[in-house]
Amino acid sequence: MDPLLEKLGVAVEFGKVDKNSPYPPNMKDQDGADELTKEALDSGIKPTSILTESLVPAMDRVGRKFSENKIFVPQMLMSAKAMGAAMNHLKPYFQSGDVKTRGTFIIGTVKGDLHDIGKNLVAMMVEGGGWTIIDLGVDVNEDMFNQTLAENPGAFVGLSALLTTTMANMEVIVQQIKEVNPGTRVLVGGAPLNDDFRAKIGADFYSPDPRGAVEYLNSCVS
Ligand code: B12
Repeated sequence: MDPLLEKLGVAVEFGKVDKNSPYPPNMKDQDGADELTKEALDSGIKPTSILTESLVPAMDRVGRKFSENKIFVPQMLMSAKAMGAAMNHLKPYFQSGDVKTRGTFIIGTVKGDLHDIGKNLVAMMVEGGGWTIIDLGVDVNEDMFNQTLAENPGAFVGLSALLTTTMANMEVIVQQIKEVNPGTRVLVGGAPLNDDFRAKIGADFYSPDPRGAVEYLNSCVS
């Protein structure tokens, strides 16, 4: 792997946001995710390579260490911050694209769930695919989705959940959306989900990654 991508992965794994960040103390004065991402882009490395070869595997390592009780919530939060600093540089590449005319995509992380890194990535990529995005943020309940749908008839909806506990909330939200706004297509995603779960809760599409979502959405309107 490119040594720069390796270094960036380490910065995200250990929560080094930028050069000025005092955390972690043993990486004092070293470049963080902010500088390293910029450097990687300047050196011609593709944004998708930065994401899939460096950032996403780093977050996977963070999750593994958390499961094994080797790190705790504050460390996980610093890693998320570092990932956010990296994503700020990638955003313009993923968001650029055609004029936004294909349709409207309402996205949110379901109620009870505060994880937004994956949801933000999906929003960026779908926007880059030519869609108007309404990002409702995290901890979003069925009423917020339905109200936004009422204001944007015909919009598609994306739900994200990262916790096994909030997957249950996803089921309620899908049911309510289908009841109040029949015909709405609902896409679901998040690390603990799979297509069996999607079928069980009556959602229309599941994808483990943003690309699948973009392809599905585009296929619905072409
Ligand atoms: C970072 C992180 C946090 C950060 C979140 C910061 C933020 N701004 O998002 C903080 C520290 C806040 C956090 C808190 C908690 N977390 Co946490 N967290 C993680 C971690 C390490 C990474 C998640 C992540 O960002 N991954 C990277 C992104 C890019 O991947 P992704 O989200 O899966 O998204 C991709 C796909 O799933 C898909 N996708 C996602 N959404 C959607 C939607 C649609 C429509 C589509 C099509 C696709 C799609 O596309 C994305 C890009 O490829 C995971 C471990 C892991 N490996 O998942 C644990 C993890 C999810 N957390 C966990 C836990 C337990 C918690 C806490 C309960 C901890 C605690 N004791 O407080 C709290 C819960 C807070 C809450 N109410 O939500 C557990 C969940 C276990 C479970 N089975 O339920 C995990 C799995 C860690 C572990 N191994 O135990 N966490």
